[in-house]
Amino acid sequence: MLPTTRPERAFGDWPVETDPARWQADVALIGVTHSEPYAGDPEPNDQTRAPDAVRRRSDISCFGGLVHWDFDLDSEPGALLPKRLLDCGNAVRGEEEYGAYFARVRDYAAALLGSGAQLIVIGGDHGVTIPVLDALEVLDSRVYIVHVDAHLDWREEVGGVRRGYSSPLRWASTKRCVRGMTQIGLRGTGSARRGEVEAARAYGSQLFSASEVHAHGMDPVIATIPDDVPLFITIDADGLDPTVMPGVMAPAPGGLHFEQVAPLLRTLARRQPVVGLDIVEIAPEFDAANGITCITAGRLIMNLVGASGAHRQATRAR
Ligand SMILES: [Mn+2]
Repeated sequence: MLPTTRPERAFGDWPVETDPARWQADVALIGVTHSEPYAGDPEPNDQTRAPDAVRRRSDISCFGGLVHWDFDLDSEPGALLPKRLLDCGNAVRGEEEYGAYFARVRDYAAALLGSGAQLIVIGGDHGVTIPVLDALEVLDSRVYIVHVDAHLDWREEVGGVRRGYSSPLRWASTKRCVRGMTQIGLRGTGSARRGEVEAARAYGSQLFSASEVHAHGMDPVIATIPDDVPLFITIDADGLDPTVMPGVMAPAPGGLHFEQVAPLLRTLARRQPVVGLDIVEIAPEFDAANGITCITAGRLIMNLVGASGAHRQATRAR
């Protein structure tokens, strides 16, 4: 496999390794910068810059490295996390066609997931979830999908493009390895029309509007997520409220708060294996000057990997 591109700086102070032949990790983070654009979209889009932007602000989201107390985790991250953390650089599209690029991203993801690493992907737009789903299918990993987003993302195609950012959950629904999905934070309008909403419901997707979460909390959401199957979690930054993550292309009022999403991640990760997490659709151009969207993304990653570390330790102690 081709090497990835070296990031400006590592996430946290994790070791960087861009040669896939040397990837051995318990937790592996990779930036996936591109996906297939729609007609009229800029190429590259602003989201291609997000992996390095999130890493840059890990000076704050991971302040103190693995040794300072993390009050979200009620521990030092180093006491929870497994030993081998790896920043695998960025999968950047070069001259290749999108099909070849997606195949390369699928192969990176399959290599990491197949070795048993927990995979953390920073997009890119929401199309980057598609090759990761392909990797899960290659590995025949049974997963349940937890999706945080303002939008349904169930389009079969947009202008003939099937692998774009409006389609990842539709794509997931076609995978044998996907046992089901819960979609959280829906609100406003987006790419979905009546047909897509009906298709998602017919498939059995558990849909929760942001408004329902604000009214009833996360417990009804968690109740729909089976605890006997590993999870893959995909977070579109616009699922959170734009006051929390302003750096997005399609901000929608009424979104989820950090204090709803971070506890959700911790609860799920302490309860069952989470094979991977992606955080997509961060647009650094629209972020606040202090990079709060990128800092929030880094905090969500640390909440997930820390809680997964606690679950791993508890499972081993049993
Ligand atoms: Mn999305």
